Amino acid sequence: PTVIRRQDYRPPDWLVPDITLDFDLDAAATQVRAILSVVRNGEHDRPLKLDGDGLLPLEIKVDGERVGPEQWTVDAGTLVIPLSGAAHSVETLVQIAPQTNSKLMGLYASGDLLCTQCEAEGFRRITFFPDRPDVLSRYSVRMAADKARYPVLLANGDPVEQGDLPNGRHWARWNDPFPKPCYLFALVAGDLACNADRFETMSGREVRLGIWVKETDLPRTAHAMQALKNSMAWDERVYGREYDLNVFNIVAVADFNFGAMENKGLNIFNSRYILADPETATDIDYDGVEGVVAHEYFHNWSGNRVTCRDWFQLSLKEGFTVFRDQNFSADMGSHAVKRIEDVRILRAAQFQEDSGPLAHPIRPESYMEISNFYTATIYNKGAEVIRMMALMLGPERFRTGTDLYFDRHDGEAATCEDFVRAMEEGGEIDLGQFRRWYEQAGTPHVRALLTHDPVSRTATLHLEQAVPPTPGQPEKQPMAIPLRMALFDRASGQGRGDELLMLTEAKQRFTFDNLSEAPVLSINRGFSAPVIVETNRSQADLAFLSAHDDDPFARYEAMQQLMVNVLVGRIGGQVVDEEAVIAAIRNTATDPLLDPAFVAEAIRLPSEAYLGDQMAVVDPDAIHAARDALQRRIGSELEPLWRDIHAKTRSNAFALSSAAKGARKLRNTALHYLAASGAGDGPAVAFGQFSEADNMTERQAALATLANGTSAEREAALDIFYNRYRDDALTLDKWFQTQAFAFHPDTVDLVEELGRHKDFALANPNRVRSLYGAFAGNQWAFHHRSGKGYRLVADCIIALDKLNPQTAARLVPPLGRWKRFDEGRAALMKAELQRILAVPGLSKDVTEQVSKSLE
Ligand code: DPP
Ligand code: ZN
Repeated sequence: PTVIRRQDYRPPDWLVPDITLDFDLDAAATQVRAILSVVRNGEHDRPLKLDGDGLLPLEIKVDGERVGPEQWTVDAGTLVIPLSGAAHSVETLVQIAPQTNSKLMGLYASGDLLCTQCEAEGFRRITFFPDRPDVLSRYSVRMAADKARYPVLLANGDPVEQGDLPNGRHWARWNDPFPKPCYLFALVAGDLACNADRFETMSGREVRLGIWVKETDLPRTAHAMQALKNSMAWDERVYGREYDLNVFNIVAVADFNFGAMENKGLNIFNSRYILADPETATDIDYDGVEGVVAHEYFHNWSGNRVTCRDWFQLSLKEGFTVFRDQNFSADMGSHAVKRIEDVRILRAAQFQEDSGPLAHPIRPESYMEISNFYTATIYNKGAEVIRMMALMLGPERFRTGTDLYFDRHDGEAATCEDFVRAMEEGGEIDLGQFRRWYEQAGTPHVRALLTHDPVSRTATLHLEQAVPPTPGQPEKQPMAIPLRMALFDRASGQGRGDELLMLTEAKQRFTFDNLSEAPVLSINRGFSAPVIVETNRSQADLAFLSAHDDDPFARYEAMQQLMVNVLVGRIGGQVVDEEAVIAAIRNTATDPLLDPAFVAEAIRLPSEAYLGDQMAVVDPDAIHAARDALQRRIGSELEPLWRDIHAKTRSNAFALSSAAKGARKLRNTALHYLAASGAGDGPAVAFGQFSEADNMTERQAALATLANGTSAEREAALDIFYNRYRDDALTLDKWFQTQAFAFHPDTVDLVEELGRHKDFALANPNRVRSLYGAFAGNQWAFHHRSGKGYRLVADCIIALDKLNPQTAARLVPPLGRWKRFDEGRAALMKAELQRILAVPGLSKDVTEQVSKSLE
């Protein structure tokens, strides 16, 4: 496959200010007529080139006249029409088959619905068009369809006209006045019910809101609607951004490659990020709905009004929009807990990516298949980079910068550089060196050593940074790293202020005076920079911070580091003082001033994958054994505490308040430790919670706890769960996922069986992710030394690639991490990658991921 390079960017040869689309919709055969007004862009004599993927022109007209096949060519899918003159009207007619579109890109069928997904390059599967984000057009869309099957016809923008046709058909026209790139095009046709509401914008305009779902799902849309209204108000208040059309529609579909899509005025969602009720959704699901609804809504400005010039700039919209949705969710709930959750996700997904064969900068230099770059790096590290700028500028100057960015680039296709320049000018700051965050891949390592001199009464912080080599980038330059820090007095437990240090050199030192005693270092508070910090802090210092640090993230981090040290010790066969961990957990769990949701985060052990990241060679069995043993010890030594918390956090009626969510989170953690303790009644207590719960958060946690063991209650609970939810796809996903995630000795075999279950469906991305995606994230089970786990995932990739390459390619990275494992496992993983690569007709998507993983 060809490699596309950022440096090769050239402005488009032809612009398309207007497009009229006419869809004659039918699941088996849809006809698409497109009329493009094309305008030559600059002085050149190059022909008009329109991207197409799997399209055959049935008819072509130029300026209203039919042109014969001698006047155009189709070259590797691209329609090439030589044109003289500066402006023309070009009309094409094609026929497509949504029903057989298993890639879920372009126009496809999801159940009885017809819907679209165009980002990144799906529009070329619908009609011939310059499919690149810097070609912006005004769209007028007419759809005609069978009225009984497709009573609802939606597209971008505002509805303008509709009517009936002979033979039980009807039609509707929608116009979108805002020029947009074709990746934001959308239409939906189907039998949908609407949760209708309204929002008054800050200038007093009324917007009609609609969330469109299957009739039976209507009662599960209230949370999404509230999230939408909260997002609209938040963007006005925090960024001064108002919604701009008269309607805003959201549609939920069951078969979707992504989480959701921000099409102008017509967001299309994976139903898992819309539907929620206490019976089927966990608190994490509720938060996911709120966060993704906000994310897609915020794209209306950061993505749609200001879009990307080319796909190398993807983080311009995604990093910024993730940053915006993270802050929104923090404002809706707890800042402290949200930050901890976001960092946990960053470390689990992005740090692993950044240290492996697929590492890339947030603004990549090249790609084969852009779908492979919707990554944790572009999204989550991208958000961290924006967060650092916001920190360095402070809230007011950051807002000046974003105002400048939106005003200056409204209606344009912009670049990351445009954003940084707006920050520099609006924020009056030099971001010269900071730009390296856009250029260099890899997670910076920072060593922070604190020394104390009682004679001069000074403490000195010695900082060193290094960015590890990544593919194509053997040498790295020092980064500009903003580190929030504080020093604590051991005797009083008091900190002396928060300071922002800028680490810009490979080595740098900072001196602090007036310190007669050696202070305790709190560093990277709030996780101010996405780096790995190594310090020389003792277990005693970490225990001190876990009790006294007034920055919640730093306090959590001290606790985690305390546990990591013990676990890494155990894994290496050394005994590190475990009493400190037990005491810190006890103190944290019994501190009445702490938020229960924070407590639940702080006392949970680091994941097996995170422990693997701390080791030179990952040993999944040793990690599992060590973590399991520590968990058992924490469980049994604090058993009365777990029983007490579990009883006290029981509620009589479901509520979605922060307090109720926090109580559930802590209750589930207590149950988990109680079960880990080995207490004889552990399974019975878990089964009791499973049976009595009036909400999915407690029910699923109890099921997960049981799934880790081998009790009789395990099978009973799994059966009950299956029978209760077999007809609800989203909830049945949890049944698959819980088993694939379980720390059960036979997980590998169970997953193999589940892959043959009658309810497993390769064509549904949610189902695939809930089984194979979850399994590949279960380090102990996936890395079973037999290599069986690798084979299962490779088999899935090979089978899925024929249907849906994009989703198949997302399963490759776990296999690609072979260099991190022992020789035996590495050889088995490599062999599976080679087996995949040898499959004839492999997609570009999987080919890119696998071949890079083998390098
Ligand atoms: N642009 C989408 C999102 O991240 C992904 N297709 O919102
Ligand atoms: Zn996005």
